[in-house]
Amino acid sequence: MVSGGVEFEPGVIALRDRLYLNDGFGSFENASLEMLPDLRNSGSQAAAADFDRDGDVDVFVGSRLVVGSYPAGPQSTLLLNEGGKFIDGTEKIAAGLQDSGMVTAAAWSDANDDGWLDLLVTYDWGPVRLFLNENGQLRDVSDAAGLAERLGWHNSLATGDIDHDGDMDFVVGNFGLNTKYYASTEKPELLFYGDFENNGQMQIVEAKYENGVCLPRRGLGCTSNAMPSIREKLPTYHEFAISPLMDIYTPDGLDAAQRFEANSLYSGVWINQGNKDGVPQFEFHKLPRVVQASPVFGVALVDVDGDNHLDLYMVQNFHGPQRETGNMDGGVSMLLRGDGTGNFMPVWPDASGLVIDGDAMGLTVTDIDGDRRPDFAVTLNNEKPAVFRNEMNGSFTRFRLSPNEGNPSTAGCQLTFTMSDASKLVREIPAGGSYLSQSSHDVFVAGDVDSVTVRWPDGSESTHESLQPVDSVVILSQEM
Ligand SMILES: [Ca+2]
Ligand SMILES: [Ca+2]
Ligand SMILES: [Ca+2]
Ligand SMILES: [Ca+2]
Repeated sequence: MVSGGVEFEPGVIALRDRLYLNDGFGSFENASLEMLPDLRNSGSQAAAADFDRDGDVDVFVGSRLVVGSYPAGPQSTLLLNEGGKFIDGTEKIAAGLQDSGMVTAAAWSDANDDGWLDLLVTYDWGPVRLFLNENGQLRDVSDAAGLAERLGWHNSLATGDIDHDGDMDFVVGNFGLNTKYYASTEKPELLFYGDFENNGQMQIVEAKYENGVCLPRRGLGCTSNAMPSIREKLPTYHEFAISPLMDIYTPDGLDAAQRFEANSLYSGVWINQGNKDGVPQFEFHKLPRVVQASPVFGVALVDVDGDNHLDLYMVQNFHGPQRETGNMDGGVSMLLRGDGTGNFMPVWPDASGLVIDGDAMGLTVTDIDGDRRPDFAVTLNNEKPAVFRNEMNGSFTRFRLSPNEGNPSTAGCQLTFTMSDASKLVREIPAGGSYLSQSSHDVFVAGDVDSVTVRWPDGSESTHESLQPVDSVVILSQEM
């Protein structure tokens, strides 16, 4: 469990990551001191899986920001499990991961289908990055995978085989188009972080492009509050607003500053086009316009209506921008029905029953009422959580893998279902994703299943037939 936020001074004990061990009866004991290094980053996601296939669970811990030095410097960590004690293996195992940016979400998923779980990470002011798992070493292949150039204010992701071709695709939540910000490759949104007044104080400057000129994004009022010398140079709002950034700040100051860029604010789907030289190739598809009406936070890819095509549910809104900007609350959350080819059709909230007009953040999938249909639980800022029972007609079997001594975690395991009509369906057990929340390890499949082949964390496979549900769930175990 990680903690974070902008209310804390860096390094305070309240930010320390915690590990709670379950005694098998639902009671948790805090084992942080013995088992975890003392990490006090402002965290966003802990994604656990046995990525190195040595029979124990490892954890990627994403770091969101450092209070007082946003947007610079968050340090993410890859924790390796060594005999029940976690050690920081980031530098040894995953070059570039530690300093890779402001992590908002992460998920383990076998993107190139070689049996080794890869790591997908989303960033604020950054791309989605893919770290390919090469026999337990993680290599940043974002560029080769086609992901590196689309820079957004990504909040979240969810993985799954959207187009039924057997490989893992994913969806990302971004800020959308219904704000005062509009980013493109030609006119990116920019953020500079540096010491612009040469007084040892680091400042943030937001910038935008108009007619090829880089202009300040925020007004004179708030900018001169932060940097009083600006008002001496440019006394009126008009003068400030039409001044190129290079005239307001010294070119030296801008050059020395750290530069952040966003060139796409679309929430969308990345479809896996198969491997080239072992690296999966991803292609971006924007989600329909109605989704772009508000920032997307929690996301889930799950079949809700029982046609075995993954559907998409996204929760929305953002009540936390700067005061001068106002709430971004044009959304009520959105369910989209997948057609199994990569297209998603919006289902209007009056038809889906899914209406959340607050500041929705976390979203998880689980079968809350034991009827085998996937339900949703949503967390909101300053409000009670919302829970939605699925009352659609879909008839599902709920599958769960049984951990055993050899495989204490089933996160990221792949299940290939052979249906009674001989068609195939590939599902992964979720291992991270969404936003500040995580789904259960259940897999929901509709219709008659002939057999299912499980790929376990150690890479071995087992095939199961004559499946019998017990108390609404089919539990599959690895034969040891
Ligand atoms: Ca391990
Ligand atoms: Ca892989
Ligand atoms: Ca696919
Ligand atoms: Ca569906």
